Amino acid sequence: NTSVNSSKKKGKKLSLAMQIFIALVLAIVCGLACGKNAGFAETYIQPFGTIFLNLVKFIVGPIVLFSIMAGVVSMRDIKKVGAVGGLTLLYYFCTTAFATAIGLGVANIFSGAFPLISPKGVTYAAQKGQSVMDTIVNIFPSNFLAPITEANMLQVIVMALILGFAVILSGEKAQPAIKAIEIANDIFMKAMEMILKLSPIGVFCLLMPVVAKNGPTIIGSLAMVLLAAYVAYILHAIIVYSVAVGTLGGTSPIKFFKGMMPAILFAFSSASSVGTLPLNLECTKEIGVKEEVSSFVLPLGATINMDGTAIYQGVCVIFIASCFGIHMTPMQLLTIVVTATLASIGTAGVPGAGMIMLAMVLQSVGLPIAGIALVAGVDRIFDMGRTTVNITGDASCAVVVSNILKNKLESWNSTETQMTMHE
Ligand code: DAS
Repeated sequence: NTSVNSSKKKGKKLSLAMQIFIALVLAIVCGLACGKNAGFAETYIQPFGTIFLNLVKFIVGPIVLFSIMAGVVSMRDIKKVGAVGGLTLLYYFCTTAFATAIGLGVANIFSGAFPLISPKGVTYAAQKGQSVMDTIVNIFPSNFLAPITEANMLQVIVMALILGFAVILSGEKAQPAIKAIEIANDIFMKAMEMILKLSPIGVFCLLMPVVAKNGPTIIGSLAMVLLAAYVAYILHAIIVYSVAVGTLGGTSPIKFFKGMMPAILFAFSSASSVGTLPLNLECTKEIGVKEEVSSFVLPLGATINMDGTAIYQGVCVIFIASCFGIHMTPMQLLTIVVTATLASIGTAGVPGAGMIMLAMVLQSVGLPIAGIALVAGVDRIFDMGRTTVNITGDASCAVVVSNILKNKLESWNSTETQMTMHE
C-alpha cells in the first residue's frame, strides 16, 4: 500500500512539474498567438497573475519568521552544539554570500545579451540613495508587528533570530514553545505548498501577457538567463565545494561528488531539499561524515542554507533590472548580496520557494515585484539547478564540520560515556 501511495504521491508531484511546464508552453504559444491585441491579455489574464503574486507575498512573512525560528530552536542544547552550530552558521553564511557574488558576477557578464523590454505597465520606483548606516539601522525592527505587516523581510529575519535564541535560553520551560514553533512552521509550509499548487495558473497568467506584449524577443532572453544561472551554479559547486572538502574536509572532491551523486540526481528531479534530506544523510554517511554532525547540519541546511537559491536571486535581479533598463549601483549590489543571503536563509526546502523569496530581494532594491513575471514561467528549470546546489552545499558543510571537530567530538563523547558509566 505504502509503495502504491508513494508512487501515486510521486506521480502527483511530477504532474505538478508537468503542469507548470505545460502552462509555460501554453503561455508562450497563446502570448505569441495574441499578436497585436495584447490588451485582452492585460485586462482579463494579468489580474489572475497578480492574485497569485499577492498570495505569494501574503505567505512570505510567516514562512520566513517560523522557518528561521524552527531552524534556531533546533539547536536545543547550546553548550554541545555551540561549536557545531557556530561553525555551521559561519560556513553557511560565507558560502551563501560568495554564491550571491558569483551569481551577480556571471549575470553582469551575460547582461549584454539580456533584452531591454521595459514593460510600459510597470513603473520603477527609484530606490532613493540609502547610506550604509541607514541600511544597517533599517535592518532592525522598531515595532513587533510592522516587519510582518510591511513585509520587511530583513527585519523579520532579525525578529526570528532574537525570538529563536530567547526560546532556547528559556531552558526546559520553553519546551511547549519549541513544539508550537515547529507546528506553526509546518502549518505555514502547508499553506505555502497549497499556494504553490496554483503555480501553473499563476505562471500562465503572469507570462502570457508578457509574451503578448513583448513578442518573440522575450523567449531568446529566457534561454540566456537560464544559461547564466546554470554557469553560476556549476562554477560555485565545482570551485567552492571542491576547495572546501579538499582542504578543510580532508576528503577528495572526486570521492565527494561521486558519493553525493544519488542525492544530487534526486534533488535535480524533485527540486526539493527537504525531500532529498533522507538521501543526503545516507550519502554523507557513506562519505564518512559523523552521524551526530550530519543529523544536525543537514536538516538545518535544508532549512536555512540555500547557495543555489542565492545564485538564482542574484542572476534574476540583474536580469529583471536590465529588462527595465536599470543599472544597479555598487550599494544596491551590496544590498542584493545581503538580502539574497538572508532571503535564502528564509527559503523553505520545497519546490518553488525561491521564487517567493525573489519578491523580497526585488523589493530591497526598489525593483517592481511584477518583474517576477519575466522569470516565473521557467522557474522549475531554475529550481532543479538551484536545489541541487543547495543540498550539495549542505553536504559539503557536514564534511568540513565533521572533519574539523573530529577530535573534539570524540573527547566530548568519551567524557559523556565515562560520566554515564560513573552514574
Ligand atoms: N526548491 C527549493 C529547495 O528545495 C529551493 C528554491 O526554491 O529556491 O531547496
